[in-house]
This record gives sequence, structure tokens and C-alpha cells, in this order.
Amino acid sequence: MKRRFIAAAAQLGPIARDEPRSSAVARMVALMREAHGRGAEVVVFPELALTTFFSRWYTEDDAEIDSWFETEMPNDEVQPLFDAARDLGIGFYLGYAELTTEDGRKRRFNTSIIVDSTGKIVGKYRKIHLPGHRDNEPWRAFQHLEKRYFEHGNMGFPVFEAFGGRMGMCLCNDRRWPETFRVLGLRGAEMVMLGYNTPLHYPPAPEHDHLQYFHNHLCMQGSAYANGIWVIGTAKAGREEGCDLIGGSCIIAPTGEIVAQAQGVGDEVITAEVDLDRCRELRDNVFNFSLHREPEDYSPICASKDR
Ligand code: ING
Repeated sequence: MKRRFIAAAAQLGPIARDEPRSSAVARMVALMREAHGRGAEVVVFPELALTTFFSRWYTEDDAEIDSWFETEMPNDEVQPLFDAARDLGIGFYLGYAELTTEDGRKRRFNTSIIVDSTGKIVGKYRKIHLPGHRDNEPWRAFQHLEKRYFEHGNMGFPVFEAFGGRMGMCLCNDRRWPETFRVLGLRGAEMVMLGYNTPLHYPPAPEHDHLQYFHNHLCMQGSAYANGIWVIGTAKAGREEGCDLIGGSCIIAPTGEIVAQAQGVGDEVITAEVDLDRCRELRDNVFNFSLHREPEDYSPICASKDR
């Protein structure tokens, strides 16, 4: 594949609690067709794109929790998206809740995959930075129980050859941590795809609510620039089961410039031309890692958690 292509962020509006996966998939197929109509060859969908953001509710009912997860990928419900991608010759990123059995026990991860234009899964990632809390905290307007419902991802930050270059992935809260992008950048990532579900209201610090859109772009723009990588961030947005999620889906160049941005908080496609060779403008110069980085002085960054 050539290294210059049209990429798209396919933002989703709310997914209702009782909305079947087939409905979310049909919406994503429509967005993929819209993106194809604009020449897109890669489409980035949100985090947990098949269901409502169920981490907002506390439950101890294992069966109810499992009902939000996929035990296979693809599966009958998602297959129409894989079929559309293959028919249209489009690759995509998809976020979903993964239920699997590893080391003889049930594992639940907040997962994303890269699917190439033949419909083959060529990369997988499991969310590393899990925000929120583990136990029910009734003082909050809504819960954010990712630490309860998901395990810490066990795949590190891998980079995959796809779409003519080296692709990285992350998920939502990962984008706030510069380490995410530095590790991917050090591994040669030229484009990082990510989805997010970000509430407008952040109960522990409501004085920051008016800054959610700013912080969303700040972290992605800063890391795109500091690592000379393209970043595509796609929201699940809008008022979902009474909880406002931010939009702000965007495509960011290695210079840190936002080159495309969503206007609303519903289903919406944005596109931009990505030229992977532009990463060199930063990585050969201001962020030439071999020439300018001083890792001997960075050891606290990798010091263990309890320090
Ligand atoms: N959501 C949020 C995110 O990191 C959050 C959690 C919201 C953290 C607002 C800080 C401020 O965008 C997910 N799903 O990680």
C-alpha cells in the first residue's frame, strides 16, 4: 500500500443500553461507506464501539458483566463490518470488550484490533492505563468502573506493519500518558489509532469539566508532535444513558496540527490525507531520538509503581 492515503475517524453518537450490537454495527457500516465515498482507506472507530459504556454502572452480577463482552472476534454480530471492509477494500481499528480464557481462567480486557483491507485481524492491543475505580462509589453522579471490569492489558504497546507503515494502537486513558506514545514512537510507530469514551463530567475534579475538550486535544497533539507520529482519535460521543460524553474526534499530523475535527456529538465521519513520510520531518530533526534523547537521565520514568 502506498504511504499516502485518506484516513477517517468514524465517530459514534450514543449507544443505548438496550441497543443491540447489530444496530451499532449497522451504524458503523454506514459510516464506513460514507468514509469510502470520500476516498478513505483506513477507518478508526471508537473504544468499546459495540455497546453502551457499561463501566458507568456498578454490578456484581457476573452474567450481566459478561453480556457486554465478545467471546470471539469476529462473531456473527460484527461480521457485517468485516464484510463491508473487505468489499470496500478498507482497513479499520475497532474497540470492544474482550472476554477470553487464558492460563485456565476467565480474563476480561478493554481491547482494540487493526483489521486490514482483506478483513484479516493484523494487530491486537489490550488497554494498559485503566482509569476510574474498583468499588462502587455512590457519591459519583455515575461510576467509572474500568478497574473493576477490565484487567490491565498484558500485550504491552506493540507496533504492527499495516497500511504501508508501522501502526500503533492505544485506548482512551492511554492517550493521557506520554509514555504510551514514546514507547510506540521508540518502536517506530508512524500512526497511532485510538478510540475513547470520555465523560464531560469528571467527578473527582468537576472544576476541570470545562477543560475536557482542551485536555483531549492537548494530550494527543503533544504526543503526536513529541514523537513525530500521526494520531487519529475517535470518540463515542453525546448524551449516552444520561451521561454526556465528549466528541472532538480528530486527525492530528506529526507536527501536532489538528488537520480534521468532528463538529458534533453524533455519528460523524471526518477525513484527511495522511502522508506517513511526514513523520521524518520531526524524527530526523527536532525529535531525532538517537541524536538528542538522553535515556540515562530518565530512569525515574521506569521506576516501579511504589516509588
Ligand atoms: N475515559 C476517560 C479518559 O481517560 C477520564 C476517563 C475522563 C479521565 C476525564 C480523566 C478525565 O478519557 C476512559 N474510558 O478512559
